[in-house]
Amino acid sequence: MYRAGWRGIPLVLLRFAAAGVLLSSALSVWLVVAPSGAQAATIDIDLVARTASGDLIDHPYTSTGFGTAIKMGHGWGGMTALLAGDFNGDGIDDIVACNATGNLMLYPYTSSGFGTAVKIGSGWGSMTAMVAGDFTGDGKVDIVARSAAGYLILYPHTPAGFGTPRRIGNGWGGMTALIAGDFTGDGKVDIVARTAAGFLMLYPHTPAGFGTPVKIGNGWAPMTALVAGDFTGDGNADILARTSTGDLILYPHVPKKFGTPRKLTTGYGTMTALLAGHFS
Ligand SMILES: [Ca+2]
Ligand SMILES: [Ca+2]
Ligand SMILES: [Ca+2]
Repeated sequence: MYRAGWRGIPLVLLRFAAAGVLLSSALSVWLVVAPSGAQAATIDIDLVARTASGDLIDHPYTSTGFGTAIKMGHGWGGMTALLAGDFNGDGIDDIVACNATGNLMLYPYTSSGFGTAVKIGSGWGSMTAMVAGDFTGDGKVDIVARSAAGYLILYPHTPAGFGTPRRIGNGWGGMTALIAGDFTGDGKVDIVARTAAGFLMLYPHTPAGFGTPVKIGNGWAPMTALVAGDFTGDGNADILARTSTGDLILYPHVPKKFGTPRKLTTGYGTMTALLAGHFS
């Protein structure tokens, strides 16, 4: 089973305008936490896309490519942010969404669909980006949010909601995308940020916060979305990027380098959000 031995939980966060339109290709922030830790036995990940009409569509992905798309829900167009991860610990990813009034809502997901939404926070409307992942190492999904002032703030997950938030970084306001996952192979969730110049910078996770950032790519500015997830089944986070023409390009990643990119599919240009996780 893919979950066995996974220390991280696949998470995604996407940031888009309240109207459901990307802020812009340059400013849109797409955040993802990918699986981390032990080797995955098989390729088993879902790409969830929000359509222009607010539907959530699940596209299961396996070694043979994308399977039959499944409609997960509708009415998601007004959400200003979406995160995927197993927030309730039942082994299936859920979605946390920030609604138009800034409330953070947990939508538990099961094989029979979404359960009743639970409000888990308020006042999140001013956040300019969010990523989810186990940043504290306790096996529970936490959220890291970027404030309007460019601070990164960690909201540790507790059974009752979130514990006391703490600042883990500053000066992140200029980043045009954030994704999270284990990009170093140590089983800890790292953050990859895209600078305004189109560089990808890896911020390795350390107990105290982040270590010295390392440039792992350039020329990424034209991409209109970045999603992290283990699309190759080796346990390492890969990056899925959407081009300006709506193609999805997989950049297989192993610690410290990318393999040869390959086009997975086309026609995603109109989607207003993309998430990776385990929903099927
Ligand atoms: Ca769950
Ligand atoms: Ca945690
Ligand atoms: Ca790491």
